[in-house]
Amino acid sequence: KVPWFPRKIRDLDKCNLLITKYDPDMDQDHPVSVYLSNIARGEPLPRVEYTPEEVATWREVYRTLRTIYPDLACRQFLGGLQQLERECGYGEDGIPQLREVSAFLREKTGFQLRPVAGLLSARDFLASLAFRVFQCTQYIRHASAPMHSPEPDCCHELLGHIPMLADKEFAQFSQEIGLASLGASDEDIERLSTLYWFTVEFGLCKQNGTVKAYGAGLLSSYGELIYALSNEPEYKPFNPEETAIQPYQDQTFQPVYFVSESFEDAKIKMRRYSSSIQRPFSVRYDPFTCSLEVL
Ligand code: H2B
Ligand code: FE
Repeated sequence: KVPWFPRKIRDLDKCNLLITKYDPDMDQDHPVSVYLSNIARGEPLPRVEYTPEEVATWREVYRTLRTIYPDLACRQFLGGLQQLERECGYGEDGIPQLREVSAFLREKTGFQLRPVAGLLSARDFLASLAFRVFQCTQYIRHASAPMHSPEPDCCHELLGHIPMLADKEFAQFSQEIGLASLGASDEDIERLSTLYWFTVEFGLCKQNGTVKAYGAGLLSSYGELIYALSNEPEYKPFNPEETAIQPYQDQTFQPVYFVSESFEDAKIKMRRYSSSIQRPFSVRYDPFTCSLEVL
């Protein structure tokens, strides 16, 4: 009765259900360069030769967003981005390679990247977080719309998610959402997905009396980042019971954002929420073997 879930990192090979809003193979105009590899077996992440046009798209996105980060992004994000700029070749001039970024993250928080061809099912995506694996797209959005992408692309991953995953507290928060999702019912996956949406993707937090962004969907969207921190949208305090059932938007800006006191506070609240999810077993992650103990 319990849905199947991965128990060891190698089982993530089976967590590959793609939700195709849009099939890259069907759109010959879309320059997709994705090569799946198997990091569980220790194969290196593929290196991608991006075209000059793709690099130009990256440059525009990077330049535009970089100017507004100092005012609008949370301190953990800014710290992570600075380290990536110093140690990992982040900058306007080239698209960072997942191989280098994954090695960087492993040193900081034990997170590693796995290349993926597009949007995954929430269940498969969340399950990988339990193993500190972040499934990451490697292709870049179409050059005709540099400020917009209908699906996650490497601008979203590299600029939105990666700097945050270099923060220890945030990395743990992400893994714990993943652990809570293993073997959960479809309804619980839906609620965890909504929580993921309003925290990891669109979360805001208080810092020194002002509100800053930490959500990757915001930090990779110039328009929504400015909007979210203007006085237009509604703010609510992050509270998992309420946040988990808030309807969300994936076509336009969010009408409401949830503000956390800190990652520490968000983590404690999330833990309390997760322990209320009914499962006939409990899981513990063993970092030495990268596998789960199911009790
Ligand atoms: N798949 C991929 N490739 N990247 C994501 O950021 C992502 C996903 N997010 N699948 C998930 C769904 C998220 O929207 C939640 C868990 O539903
Ligand atoms: Fe994302």
